[in-house]
Amino acid sequence: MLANQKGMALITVLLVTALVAMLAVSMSFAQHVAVRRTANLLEGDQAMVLALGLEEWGRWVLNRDSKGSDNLGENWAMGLPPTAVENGVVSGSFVDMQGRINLNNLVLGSSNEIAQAEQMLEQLYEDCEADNGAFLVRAVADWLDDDSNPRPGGAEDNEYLLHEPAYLAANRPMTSPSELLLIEGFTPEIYLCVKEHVAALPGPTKINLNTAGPVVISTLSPGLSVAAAEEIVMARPDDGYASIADFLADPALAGTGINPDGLSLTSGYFMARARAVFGEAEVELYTLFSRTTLVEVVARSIGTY
Ligand SMILES: [Ca+2]
Ligand SMILES: [Ca+2]
Repeated sequence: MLANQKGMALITVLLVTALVAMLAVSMSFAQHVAVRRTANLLEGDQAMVLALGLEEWGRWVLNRDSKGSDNLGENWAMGLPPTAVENGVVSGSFVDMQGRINLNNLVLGSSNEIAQAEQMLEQLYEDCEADNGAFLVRAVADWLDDDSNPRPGGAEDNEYLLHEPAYLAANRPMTSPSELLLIEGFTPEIYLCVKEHVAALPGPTKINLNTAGPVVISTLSPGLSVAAAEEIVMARPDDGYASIADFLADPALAGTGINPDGLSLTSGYFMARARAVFGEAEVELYTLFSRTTLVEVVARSIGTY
């Protein structure tokens, strides 16, 4: 009997010891998680502050930039290479958003700018292997215009209400080209192909010939191939064209009938991408700046434009 009791006591002691050990492990794990969570919050905040600091640097760069020409030989185009700061790394770069086709021109532009945007976007979609570029142009225009009456062959609420879940057309200018993914006819493949060449700017814009890439240049005229546009961009002066006439004088553009109305050598919209790493945390901040006399923040987004 005594031996039995001793045995029970021993088992109890062993059980209690095991329980305490388990509790200690789980408490220390929970504490570790709490410490890590706090560190993540603090480091995330620090990274965000660094990114906002970079944004301020971006504003300063754009303010100091000469407004007479915006070209890839300027300081803003160099960006900031990865630079070590205390406990982290920062880097930044700019994209001239007027080197891209502004989707909102389809409703915000003058009649010439609308016609130009329609033609450029149709060609871009077809370069991206869309079956029916003209349909996509109309569907986007319907998405943007403020009425709910589909253009002939367009798409309005009547199409989007059939989706699961159902939704409505935005009927207002886009704030991000990623809205294309919601529009009738767009696939993720088409979106991925066009996204580097389009922008969603709050006002009508002209194409900056000094920063547009070969794909965008090639869409200026149905007769211009991407290969020909690559040659044009290669021959572009490092500090930009002296005049729009200089661009149009390129022999590859003879007879293409490009309307100079929609062209420019300067830009009023720049996207700054600020990347900040602090400890374990990382923030990628996209800031859309408008620049007239002042440089102003139009929109911010984290992780993607
Ligand atoms: Ca400039
Ligand atoms: Ca509409």
